[in-house]
Amino acid sequence: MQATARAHPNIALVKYWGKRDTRLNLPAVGSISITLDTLHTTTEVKFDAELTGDSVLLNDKVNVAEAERVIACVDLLREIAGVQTCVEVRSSNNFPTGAGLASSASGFAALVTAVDAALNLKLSKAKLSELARRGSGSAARSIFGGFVEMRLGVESDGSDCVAGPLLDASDWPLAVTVGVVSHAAKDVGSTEGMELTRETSPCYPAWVAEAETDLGIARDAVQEKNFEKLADISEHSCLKMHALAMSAQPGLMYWYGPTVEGIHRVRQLRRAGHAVFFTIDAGPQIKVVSLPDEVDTVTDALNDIGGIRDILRTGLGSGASCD
Ligand code: 2P0
Repeated sequence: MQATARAHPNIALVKYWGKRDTRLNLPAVGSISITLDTLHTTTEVKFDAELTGDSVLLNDKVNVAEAERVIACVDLLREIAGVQTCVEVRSSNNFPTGAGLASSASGFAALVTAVDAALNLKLSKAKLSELARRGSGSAARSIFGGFVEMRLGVESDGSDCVAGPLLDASDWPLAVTVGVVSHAAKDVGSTEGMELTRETSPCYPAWVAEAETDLGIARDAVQEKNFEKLADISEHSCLKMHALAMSAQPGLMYWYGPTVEGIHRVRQLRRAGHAVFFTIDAGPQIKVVSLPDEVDTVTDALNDIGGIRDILRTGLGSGASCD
């Protein structure tokens, strides 16, 4: 009753921000993402009747709040399996945790995949996506590789609010270059930030109302492999999400100076004809999506910005799987 799974973070191009149900963690809008390859979470789970309690180690440390989220997610699978056996969970990331690099996405995707194997449940990918969503909304997408769409669904129990693949990574191998502006964990986490936004932003209804239109454009862009179209809708969704977050009360500001400088540099490159666009999540890192032959140009541009601490280069990767 032991297994190890690996999952990669994903980056949303059409963003998820806001929930329609906090208990089941149902998003208010669908989203479209790309799953990365070089960055990953590895999670080892061991169910053992000899254990007298559950334990969770994240990057070799105990974190009580995170452990509660992890165990709540394991409980969903224990219930399906009809077991109460205690578990030891060890999870580690090869990239900064909680800093807007989607560590909860890869973390919960790896967790449900490892627990499914350890308990020999053999659940479908759709069911694993639903269970990962309960842990963290974006984790539903990391069950799959390449281009992924998280569907809103219509069922009140959330059973059809799951992700599914749009296009394989090998069909359109884009590159992602991340300019790491800060390694620190963010002040306001996504869950809290989304709820604050829903409760206080006058822009929230417009955000929800436009989501399906944005998703339709991005879905077409992916299916047509139309880089310009994907670039336009992705930058629009990113800026709209941050404008929305800034319009909460108090306003949420995830960007630092180098983040803004990064936006300007990427726009200059785009205007000069390079196939690049930016996206930014709930943190200061600037993520540049490009065609693979643009990576050196993007790296040089990011290296030119004072305050970029690190540059991570990755391509598109696969969904969560067991070792
Ligand atoms: C996304 N983000 O679509 C958006 C864009 C951050 C900015 O999904 O509350 O950690 O656990 O469901 O999954 C981050 O949110 O939030 C996120 P919960 P999660 O990638």
